[in-house]
Amino acid sequence: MRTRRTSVALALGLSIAVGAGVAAAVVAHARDPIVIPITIHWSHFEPASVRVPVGVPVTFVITNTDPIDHEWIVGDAATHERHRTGTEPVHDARPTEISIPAETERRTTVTFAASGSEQFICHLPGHEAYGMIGTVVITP
Ligand SMILES: [Cu+2]
Repeated sequence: MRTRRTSVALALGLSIAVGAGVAAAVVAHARDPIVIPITIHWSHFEPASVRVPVGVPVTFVITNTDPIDHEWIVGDAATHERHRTGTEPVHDARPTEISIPAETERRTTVTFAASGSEQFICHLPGHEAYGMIGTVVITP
């Protein structure tokens, strides 16, 4: 009898522990940034359009499969106008401006403050004209 009671208590304890584990996993998951992979292939972004929620950290994992360097700069029209005539050869100080050397992967986490849409563009000479443009749709 004593053994049976112990095993019931054990089973109860286990199910409580499992329940707590599930709850902890849900909380941890909610805090994880959303991860969006973007591949650069033949000087194009794939996908060229992504949707993200406003006000939530989004981690972009950008993989450059090309044998040449690229960059990923996200922002509004004024940001891109500045970069079209910019002279910064390498970007690593802002999460919204990333250089991705040939055949490497870079990660950056961006929280978009307002809903709407922004573009991501590679501003290395000739790349935008060739089609290295994508859109981030930021949903409320
Ligand atoms: Cu490029």
